[in-house]
Order: sequence, then C-alpha cells, then structure tokens
Amino acid sequence: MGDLTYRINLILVVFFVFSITILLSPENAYAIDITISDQSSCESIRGTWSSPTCTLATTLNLVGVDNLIIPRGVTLLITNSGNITIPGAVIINGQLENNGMFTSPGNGDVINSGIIINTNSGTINIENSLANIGGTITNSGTINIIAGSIDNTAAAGSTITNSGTINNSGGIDNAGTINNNSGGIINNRLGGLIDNSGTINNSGTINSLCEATYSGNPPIQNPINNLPCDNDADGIFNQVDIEPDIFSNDFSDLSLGGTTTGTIIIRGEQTLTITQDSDRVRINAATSGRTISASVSVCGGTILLFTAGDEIIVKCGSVIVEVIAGQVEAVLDANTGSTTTATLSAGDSLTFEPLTFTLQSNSGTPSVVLVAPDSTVATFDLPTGNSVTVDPVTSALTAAETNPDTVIVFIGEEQHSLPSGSTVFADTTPPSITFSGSINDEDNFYFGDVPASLACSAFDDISGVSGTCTVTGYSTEVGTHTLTATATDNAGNVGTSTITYHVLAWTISGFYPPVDMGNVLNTVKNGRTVPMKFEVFKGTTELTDITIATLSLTQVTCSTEMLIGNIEITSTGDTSLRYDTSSGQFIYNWKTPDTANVCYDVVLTTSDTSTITAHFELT
Ligand SMILES: [Ca+2]
Ligand SMILES: [Ca+2]
Ligand SMILES: [Ca+2]
Repeated sequence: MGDLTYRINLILVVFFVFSITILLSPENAYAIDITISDQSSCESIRGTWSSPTCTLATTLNLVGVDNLIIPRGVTLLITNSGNITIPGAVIINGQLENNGMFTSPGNGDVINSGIIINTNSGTINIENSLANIGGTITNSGTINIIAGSIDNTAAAGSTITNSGTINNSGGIDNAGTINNNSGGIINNRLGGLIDNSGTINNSGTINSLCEATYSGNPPIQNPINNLPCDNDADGIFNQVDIEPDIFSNDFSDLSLGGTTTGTIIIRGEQTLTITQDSDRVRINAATSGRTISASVSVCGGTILLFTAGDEIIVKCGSVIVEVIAGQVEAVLDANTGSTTTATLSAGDSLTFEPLTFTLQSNSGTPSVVLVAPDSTVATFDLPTGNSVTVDPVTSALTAAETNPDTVIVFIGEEQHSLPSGSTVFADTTPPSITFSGSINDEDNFYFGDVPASLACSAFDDISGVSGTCTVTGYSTEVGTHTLTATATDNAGNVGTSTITYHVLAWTISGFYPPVDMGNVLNTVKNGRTVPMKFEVFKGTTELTDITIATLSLTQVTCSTEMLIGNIEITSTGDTSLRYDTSSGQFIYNWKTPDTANVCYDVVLTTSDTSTITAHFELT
C-alpha cells in the first residue's frame, strides 16, 4: 500500500508531462480523478448511465486518468464489446463487472474493497498490482497476471473465488482466502510466484509450470501439480528426458523409480509433451496438431499413434495404456510377423503383458485387431473387466478364466464366441505336408517291387499341428493308387497332399506248344499227361520261383464255338509244377482225369493276379 501511495504521488508529480497527452486526446476534458456516481460522470467515460450502473460498451483508453473510482453502491459494467485500459488506479468500493477486456497496464493499480466479477467472457489483464482489501473477486473467465501481482490481503473478507483460469506470470500473494473451485485452473507459469500465508481451498487444479515457485501453506484438498521444465524444447520434460539439454527422442522414468521407457519414432505434425505423472508417463499431443500422426514406441515394442488432442498415460512392466483424451492406436509388435492393434478411446485403458500380450480392458471397450502372419484378421471389442491373451506366435486368443463376459471374436468374416477359459486361433492356413520315402508322384513299379508306404510330416507356422500326419491309400496290388497325407492344425484347418503311383502286372508267356492258346479247344485222350509250358517275366526279368504260379482246373461245358486242336505229344507221370532250368521255362505236367467227353479250362494265375487260360476236351 505504501508503494501505491508513492505511485499516486509520482503520477501527480509527472502530471504536466502527461497533460500534453491529455490535451491531445479525445478525453482531454477529464479530471485526474473520475468518480462514477451519476450520469455526467458516467458519460464522461463514454458510458451509459442507468442508476446505479454505468455501462461501458466501447473501447476506452483512459490516458492520463489517475484514479477511476467506483464508489459503494455503483456498478461499472463492461459489456463484452467493451475494452478498457486504465493506466492509473481503479479504486473499487462498489462493483466492477467485466464481460469484455479490462487491462490495467504499467503503473495502474486496482484496489478492490468491493466486488469484482469477471464473467466467462471476460478477461482481466493485470500488469501492475491488484490489491484485494476486504473485497471479493469472482472469476469465471480469464485473469492474466502478466507482470504485476494480485495481493489478496489479510483484511477481513478478502476472498478470491476462481472457476475460470488464472494465468500467473507475476505474483499471487495470498494472506486471505482463495477458493479454486472444481474446474478452476491456476497456472503458475515461468517466473510466476504464489506465496500463500493464508488459505487456498483447491478443488480444481493448480499447475505449477516450469520454473514457477510456490511457497507458504500448501493448498487444502488437491495438491500442487508440479510440471517441470523442458530445457531443450523437445517435448520431453527434463525429469524424463534422457538427454535434457539436447533435442532428443528417448524418455525414461527409471531414475524417478518408475518402469517406463520409450522413444518418439515419428513426430508427424504433432507437438508432443511427455511428462512424469506419479508412477507413470503422460504423453500428450497438442490439440493444435494437424493430420499426420506421431508414433511413439513404449515399453520396448508397443507403438502408440497420436493425433491432435490425444493423451494417454502409460506404464511399462505390465504395460498399461490409459487414454485420457482422443483415440489412440496401440500397435503391439512381437517381431513374429503378426501385429496386434488396439484402438483405445477416451476412457479406455488396457494392460498389456509383454510376450504374450494379455489385453486387459480396465475401462471402456477398446477394439483389438490381430493380423496373423498369414494375414488372417481377427477383431474383437474387449468389454470392461475382460481379458484376452494374444499369443502372437500361434495367433491364439485365449479368454481369461475370470472373464465375466463371452468375448465375440471375428476371424475373417466368421464369428466365434470366446467364453472364459477358451481359445480360438486366428489361423486360416492349413498345415503344409511333406512326404518321405521311396515313392514319387507318377512312379511305376512292377508287382512285387513296390516300396514301403510313405511317411509324412506336417508343419504349421501359426497355430501348430494337432496330432500326427497320417497316410492312407497304400497298396501293392496291380493298378493305380493314390497316397493321401492328412494333417490338422490347432485351428482345425485340414491339410492334405497326394502322390499317385502305378503297380504294373507281370507278363506271362505261354502256354507253349504242344498246348494251343487263343480260342482253341485242345483235345487230348483222357488220362494222358499234358505238359503245360510257360515263362513269367517281371519286365525283362524272368521269374523262376514256383510259388508265384498257381494252376487250377475247372470243368466247363464244351463249347462248339471253339476251334478244335489236337495235343500231339503227351508225357507220362503225375501232375507237378517245376521250373526246368535246362529249357528255361516252367513245366506243369497235368495228368488229365480218366473221363472222356468232358471239357476243362486250365488256368495259370501268377501272384500279381495275371492269368492265362487253355481250353481242353478229353476224348
Ligand atoms: Ca527435453
Ligand atoms: Ca532431450
Ligand atoms: Ca495353420
């Protein structure tokens, strides 16, 4: 107050210097003090008088006026088109209501023992001193303390109530009461000082920004929100900036006892602010950011994408991402070829366990997209309180045993229910199959030379093979065969592979003479022995083992359609089969039955089921 008295005296001393300005100004008729008390005094500042209110609707710069006095019972109303700049003092015993702009620059004091109401459209700029001496100041708009200070004195009743914003780059010296209501913000900025020897009731927010000072009694209820400096202006505040004096991209709160690290990968068109927030790290993209998103890697692999206005809190270990504002995409990279993307909106929060990524929805309903290595896309919304573990290697999605809800998962277009404890795989690719063994596709084998059946092995690089690979279709018989190998993956996809091969018959030559072949009826005296001579070839190899040949005798009806041929030479002895090495052929001595006038077919069948038949009539 001594300072104020001194200043008023100083202004009186220098009045004659200012008088030149007054004489040249439109307001040159004003006295040094103006007390607003009636129509003429109100009109002298271009106001409109309606007792007891003087309304100021125009811009007014009261150059040269020392004291503008609002006496008790009078209201000076600055409407939202008003703009008043007072270089001298304003002494308020009545009421000042500001809806526009009120600036007290340089050497002007405001002394309030009455009421100041700054509405939500009002701005008050303090460039010198605002002394509240037993008065009340109610702010719903903005008060900028640019260079001076607000002195809320110890005089009884001195009260400042803030529901708007007070930006302090000067001083707030409180010996009275400040009520910072819920929603009210007091920003103590660079160079700002708050000294509280009185009471500050803080239901709102008091931010103490970089290199501001708060001293005296701590506020009641909400504590001071201390925000540190960013020396190198890289958006990473000193406390978490690994290189606080070099524009850089890495941040860490390990030195503060936290667990969170990260790197700005791409800044895009965003202005990022990265600060410590208790045991977590807060990342904010300013609302003024344009469209190109910023990407930030946190916790060694999770990538978060930010656009303008996004804000999250993240904690590594079990990675917790909590979205405060906007919509943030989190990309979880397991370096396996799969990616999991979670879209988190304001209110959503997720906990990621690394390696297998347990996505725990703590609030909200975040959307999760898993793209498996085979490009299979799985999507689901994770209701609050539910948890799904994503194994990026197998693309398995497993609902926690404790989930209260059934999570609905779409794999491609197909809908799956995922009740608690169950697993579904984002895998639509069947296993690949490899045959092993000695049969190749379209191979030819002679009967008796067919290798053992093939084995198979299956490989599935996503969900893995369930059970074993099996082969069916194997046969050594003459004909064409197809081997089919079958394997199933854990997602139920069935893979098959086939190989076709051919089993070739042997070649029988014979029966040689004296037996006639073709449609010939051999006639022979009954009881005689007929030598049935033949050779058997597997390809070009002659077979000599008598066990490969079986001869059978069938009595048939004699057919008149057959040609008649005589057996000229017969041998004696019993029926027998041998391979005659001297003549190089099988010989089957067939002792014919002792019955005349009957017909027989003699059929030679080899092991490969090849046959030849000769027709006989016994005479
Ligand atoms: Ca920094
Ligand atoms: Ca830095
Ligand atoms: Ca598969």
